Amino acid sequence: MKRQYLVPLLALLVLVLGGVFAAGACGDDDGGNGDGNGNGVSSDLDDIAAARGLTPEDMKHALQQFVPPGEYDDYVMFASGGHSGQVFVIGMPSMRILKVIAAFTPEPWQGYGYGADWGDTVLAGGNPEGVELTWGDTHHPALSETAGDYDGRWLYVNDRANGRVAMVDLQDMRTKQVLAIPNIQTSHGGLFVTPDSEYAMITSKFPMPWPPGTYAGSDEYADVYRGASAWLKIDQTNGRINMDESFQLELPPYTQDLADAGKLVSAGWGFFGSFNTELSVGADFDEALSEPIGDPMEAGASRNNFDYLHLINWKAAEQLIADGKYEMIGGQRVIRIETAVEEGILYLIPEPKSPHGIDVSPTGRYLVVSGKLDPHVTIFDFEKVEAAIAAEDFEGFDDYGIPILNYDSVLAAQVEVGAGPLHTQFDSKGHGYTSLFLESAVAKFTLGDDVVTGGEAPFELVDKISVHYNIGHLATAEGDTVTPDDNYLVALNKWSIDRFAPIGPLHPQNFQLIDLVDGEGPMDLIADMPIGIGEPHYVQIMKADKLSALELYAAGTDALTMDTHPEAIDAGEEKVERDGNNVTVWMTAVRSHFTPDIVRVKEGDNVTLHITNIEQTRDATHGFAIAHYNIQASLEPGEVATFEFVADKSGAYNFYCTEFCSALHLEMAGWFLVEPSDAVAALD
Ligand code: CUK
Ligand code: CUA
Repeated sequence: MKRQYLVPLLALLVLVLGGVFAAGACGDDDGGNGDGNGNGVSSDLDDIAAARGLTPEDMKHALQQFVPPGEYDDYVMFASGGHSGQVFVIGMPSMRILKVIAAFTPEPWQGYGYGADWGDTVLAGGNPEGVELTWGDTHHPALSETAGDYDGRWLYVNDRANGRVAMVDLQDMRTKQVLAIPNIQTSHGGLFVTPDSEYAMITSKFPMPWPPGTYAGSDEYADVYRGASAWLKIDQTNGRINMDESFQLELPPYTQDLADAGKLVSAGWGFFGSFNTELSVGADFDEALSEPIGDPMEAGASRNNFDYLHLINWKAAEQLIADGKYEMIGGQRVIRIETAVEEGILYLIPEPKSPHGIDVSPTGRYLVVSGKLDPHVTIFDFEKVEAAIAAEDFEGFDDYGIPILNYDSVLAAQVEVGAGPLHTQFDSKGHGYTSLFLESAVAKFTLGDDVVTGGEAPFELVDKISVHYNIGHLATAEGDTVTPDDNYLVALNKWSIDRFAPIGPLHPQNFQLIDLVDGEGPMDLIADMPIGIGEPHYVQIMKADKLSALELYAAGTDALTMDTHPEAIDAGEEKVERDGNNVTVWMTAVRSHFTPDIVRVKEGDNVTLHITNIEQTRDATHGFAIAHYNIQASLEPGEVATFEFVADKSGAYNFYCTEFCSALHLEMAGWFLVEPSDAVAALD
């Protein structure tokens, strides 16, 4: 039976591979059957399939995912790394990991956080006063946009564990800025970037006592705890966040959740969901009775049938800031709730039931929210929202005085999609795709008939596919732009249970690549990709040809500023200067030596090393590490790095190049000689 299906498929493979052979890509074929005889290839493939027990379906999927050696992927995916604190760069459809970008966590391969000035400076920027954080929990990466399309310039990502943001320069895929955002202790909503990259927005997750830095017990939760929505101004010249031009809005102490930016018809607005409008703080523990008193958090926070979608008019907020209608709180310009209400820039919409995702459709018209405990997606119509605001069509006000838009007036539709809906993505044909956590599936439904093509009825479930297992986010290619593609969807599954060889109790998360068949056919699961390096939450997927990454740095570059490093030197300019117990060394690195090879200092000296990698050849990276000094840099071609440290351990320490750069790489080493201080004393 199988054979019947196999034959036409193999004919197709022969055609495809025949083309490859004809193009001369197989000149050295030594397989014994590549003699131009198509039948030989056919029987080869047939044999391979039989030997490996592959079905025609398997073979089709393998071909769909296959990117030949030396060829590039069509897309690059930027995945948050969860509690690894990093960002993963993955080629799609091959699902090959191209890089882990160090963001919140020190990373030795990139020499990030091991003594070199770039990483140490960047990481230090993310330390709130008096705290040294050495990890983060990256959740939501957001690519910079121009006119609502990813533009390949920068990437931003939030740290769920702390109120922090990292900014990555896509020229060299290195993190250039980590910032602790005042008034936000933990962050979740967002991170999103507005359609012309004016702002990166994050909201707090759990509220904190205000003013920041004060203590308040849980009995003061409703009165004293507050959340914040931070609008972080992006410098258009270099992607950096400028805190002086940023602003915030004070929020009620709900637990603000996922967020998305308005676009096209809803441009100028931002949206984020919330849960725990009950203001539950969890159960206290009675120490005498050894038992909890009251509802645990998850029960207390799930009593209400509706929580609130928040709507913020950030364009109008900008004007309020310009008009001085703010207070300085935690060093930031903050619009208080009262002002936001008075000025009509903050509204709520009831959303059912323990909501999580909010996703704005490509035209900006539909706001799709999902309640984890409700089997529907609930779709609001932004045109109706505008009308309701204009007509002051409110069903009431929350306890903080914020108007609540009339639910029925702004509702477009509800679509029953299945159990545990979380997040939604879109294609260009009027479809939404929603992840179903409890059901381990992706549901596909139609939006309104203004955007549905292909004659489908509006607001209907049209397809569903199982994934493995417990999907969180999902992403379509170019999925958060105004022009999403219709070919691929990636399911970001939390569990993988039985999919991979057993490696112990901690299983990898699992990405699954799904073919959307031009947004028309039934969805088809192509491939699995285990992620054994942290738990990604969200990804954005960009066309690879939008990248314009550097091949190497211009000679003497400071990776932080991208300008010439003030201490850059050429070959022949190496020198050592001593001033009291300050020793400064200007060193070069080139295949296959450091100059100088020997650095002599005395115990207790303040040492400054400036190392220039004078290579101008692609991929000619040298590392620099000193034994026992916890120093490690990645000196990429053209790059200069500076180390400043105290030679506090006497001894003869080897330093060496950590990248296998040449035939004499192992010889690319030297000595860091730290004379003991008693020897110094004896000499004096
Ligand atoms: S959250 Cu992780 S599955 Cu942080 Cu975007 Cu929904
Ligand atoms: Cu330079 Cu190895």
